[in-house]
Amino acid sequence: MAHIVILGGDGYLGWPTAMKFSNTGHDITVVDNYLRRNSCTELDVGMLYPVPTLIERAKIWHELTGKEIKVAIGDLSEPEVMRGLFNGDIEYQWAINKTFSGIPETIIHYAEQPSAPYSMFNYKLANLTLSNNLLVTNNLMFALRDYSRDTHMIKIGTMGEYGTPNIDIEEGWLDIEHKGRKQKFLYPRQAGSLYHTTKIMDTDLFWFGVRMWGLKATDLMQGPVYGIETKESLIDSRLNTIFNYDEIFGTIVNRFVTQAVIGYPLTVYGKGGQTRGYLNIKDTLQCVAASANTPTQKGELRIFNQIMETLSVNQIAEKTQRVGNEFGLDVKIKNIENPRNEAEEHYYNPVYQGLQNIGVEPHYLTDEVMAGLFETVMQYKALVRKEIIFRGVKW
Ligand code: USQ
Repeated sequence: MAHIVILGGDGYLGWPTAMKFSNTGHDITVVDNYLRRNSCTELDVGMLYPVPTLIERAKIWHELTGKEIKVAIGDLSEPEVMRGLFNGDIEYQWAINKTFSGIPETIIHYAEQPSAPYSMFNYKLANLTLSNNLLVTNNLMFALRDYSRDTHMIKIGTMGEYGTPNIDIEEGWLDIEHKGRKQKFLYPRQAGSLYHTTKIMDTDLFWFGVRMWGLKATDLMQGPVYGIETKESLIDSRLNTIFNYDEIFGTIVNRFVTQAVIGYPLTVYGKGGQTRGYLNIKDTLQCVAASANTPTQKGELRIFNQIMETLSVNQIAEKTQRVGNEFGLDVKIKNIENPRNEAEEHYYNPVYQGLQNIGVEPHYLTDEVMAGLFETVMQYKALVRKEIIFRGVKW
């Protein structure tokens, strides 16, 4: 049994990850400052259904499974909060056993402001994104340097770090030959939002820590995630993860299905040729678990492209329409002026073999999988707020 700490344990991916590792018998600590929830409230974008607080969820999890997820509520951009996770100076807001679980073997870093539109909303939210994401990552890097260079750090990067270059996207690294000499470098990055830019900077920070201090790191370049259910959430709907369908925090597949359910024409931005790599939330958990099971060596930054298939916006819209129509819904597609500054037709050919090589078995966005998402969202149809679907945050 390992001690695994999950930073950002209240989020869309953090909470399901906590349950998964807890279910497999590990000692779990989650930390969060409710940034995502509070931002949803401040921007009045809501969530599809109410989600109990992190403390309430940990209690429900314990009642239902007998397992303990220790909860600390704190702001990890404060260095002492981060350092407390390693030196034992941590205050648990909820735990059965409040003694310090010790230095974690694995630390999973999700504690970031995750939305591109949020980061482009105005200069204040851009500043918040930059300061939160970079300070949390830097605090983590120094805590690892000072307390535990053996801890394996897994963090979620994004495929958006690469942008949409006109050449194939490798898994993190590129061999360069220049004037007869060769060297391997981080693959060139060119982000399309300030949020994505912070992810590039995170990677650079960890690459620095790995080179200077021999840290052990895995950086998962993830594409947009879809879905609600994971094995553990099926135990009780109160364990469901946060689900957003608004323009700021909702990702495209979750948004399109929700739009289809309430008869809102699917919001295809621009020409709809934007192609990204997608994955089911179940596969995020698989990828993180496979990474945790195969820690890197000291002084190694391992990078995987965490996607299972590539799809264009138009392909997702057509699939949503087809599956929605099978439910008797009249799903319309509407191309609207693209609020983002991004290529709407482009080459896209990423490599994504590494995670499968360490045992991940992909789920795909089949009509059946999408139908499952429709069924879940339809249960909450009456709660969907039309007015938060599109507000046009411009780049
Ligand atoms: N899009 C539409 N209509 C919509 C929403 C999105 O056409 O109503 C388009 C966007 O313009 C974009 C694509 O769909 O071309 C994906 O957009 P998204 O909102 O699903 O995802 P994105 O903003 O790129 O960010 C999400 C997550 C982020 C993660 C990233 C992976 O919020 O945390 O890092 O996906 S990636 O896209 O590969 O960079």
